[in-house]
Amino acid sequence: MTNFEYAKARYAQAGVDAEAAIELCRRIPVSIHCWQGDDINGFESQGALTGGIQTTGNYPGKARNAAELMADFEKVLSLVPGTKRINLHAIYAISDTPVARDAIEPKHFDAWLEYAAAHNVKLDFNPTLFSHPMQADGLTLSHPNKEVRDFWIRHCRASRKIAAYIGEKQGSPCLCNLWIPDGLKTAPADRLTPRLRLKDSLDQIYADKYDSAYIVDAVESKVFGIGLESYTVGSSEFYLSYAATHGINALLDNGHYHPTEQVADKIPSLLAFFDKVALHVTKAVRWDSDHVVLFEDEVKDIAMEIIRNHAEDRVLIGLDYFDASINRVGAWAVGARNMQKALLNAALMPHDELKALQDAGNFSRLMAMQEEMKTLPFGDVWDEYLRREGVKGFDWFEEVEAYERDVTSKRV
Ligand code: RNT
Ligand code: ZN
Repeated sequence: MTNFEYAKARYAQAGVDAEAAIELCRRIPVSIHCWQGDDINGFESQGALTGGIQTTGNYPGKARNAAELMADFEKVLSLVPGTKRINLHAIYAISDTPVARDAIEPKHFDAWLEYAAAHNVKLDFNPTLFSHPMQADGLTLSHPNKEVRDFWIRHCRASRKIAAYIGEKQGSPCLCNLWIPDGLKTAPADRLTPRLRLKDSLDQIYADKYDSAYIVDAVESKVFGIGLESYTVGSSEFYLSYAATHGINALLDNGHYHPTEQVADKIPSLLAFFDKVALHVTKAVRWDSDHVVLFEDEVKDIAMEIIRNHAEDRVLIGLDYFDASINRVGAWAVGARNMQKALLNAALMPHDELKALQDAGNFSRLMAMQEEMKTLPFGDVWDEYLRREGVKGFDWFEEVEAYERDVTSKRV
C-alpha cells in the first residue's frame, strides 16, 4: 500500500473522497502576481516605489526587464501545481519607446498574451496608480486638482480597455482590479469631499461598458498606507458601497484590515450579495507588510470558505506579496504552493457532514471532528497532487538553488 492509498483510506473513513479533492484543486485558478519578481518595479523606469506600499530587502538577482521576469515566472509556474493565471500591473507594459501611463494600449500587452498562451495560463490586470510623480502628494483619483484626477481617469479607462481586450483574446474574463494609494499622513480636515471626488472619478471610469465575458471589475479597499496613516479615501465601507450600487465587485486583501478582522468571514458575507468576490491573499505581519503567504490558519480559513460554499467559480483568488529580502523565485513559489495547500486542505474536509452537525446543534461532535481532521495524513495527499501535476515535492527548493546558481546570480 502506498502512502497515498493509506491516506485515501483514512480520509474515506472521515467521509472524504481524496481523489475528488485533488481533481477539484487542480481546476481552481490561482492568479499569481507578476510583481514578486522585481519588487513591483515594472518596466517604466528604475524609480522608487511610492504610494504607501513598500518592499524591503535587497536580495541579489531581481529581474531587470521583461525577458528576465518572464523567465523567472516560467520557473515559478513549473514549481506550482494546479491552474495558474498571471496577474499583471499596467507598469509591466512592453514597448520599445517609453509610453505614458495615460497612453497605454492593448498592443503593449500582446507579448504577455503570447507568453500566457505559450504557458497555458490566463491573464488578469491592474491599473497602476502608484510610483508616479502625478501622485507625489499621495492622491490620485481623489486629488483636489481636476487635471490630476483626469490623468488617472484616463489611465484607468485605458487599463479597462486593455483588460477587456485581454479577456476577449484569451477567452476568459480578465479581472481588472483598481487600487489607489490615496490618503493622508496627518489628521484630515475633510473626510467626505475626497471620497465624493473619488466617487465621481469612478463613475467616469466605469461609464465605459464592456462585455462581462471579457472583464470583471473590482475595487480594493485598504485600512492605511505607510506614510498615509491617518486617512484612506478608498476605505472598506466606501468601496463596498460603491461596488454594491454600481454592479462591480469588491476585492478583499487580507493585509488591508485591522489585525483581528478575518477576511475568511467576509467572503461568505459578500457571497450573499455579490456574484463574484476577488481576493488578494497575503500575509500581514503587524501591518500590510505583504510577507510571503504561509500555510497557516488565516489562509486555511480563507480557502475553507471558498470550498465549503462551493464558491470556487465565484471567488477569484489572487496573490499579493513582495519580499525582496530572500530569493524572489523561491518566495514566489512558496506562497503559491501554500495557497494550493490551503485549497487542498479545505477540499479534504467532510463539509456536508460538518454543516449538518452545526444545524443539528451537535456542537460537541462538530468540535471533535474538526479537531480530528487536523491530524489526518494531509501531506501524503499533497505529495500525490504534486506527483500528478508533475511538480517536485519535498526537495523542490533545489530547483530554485540551481536556477539561482545558473541564472539569477549572474545578474549584476
Ligand atoms: C496595496 C495593494 C495593491 C498592491 C498591488 C501591487 O496595498 O495591496 O493590491 O499591493 O496592486
Ligand atoms: Zn492588494
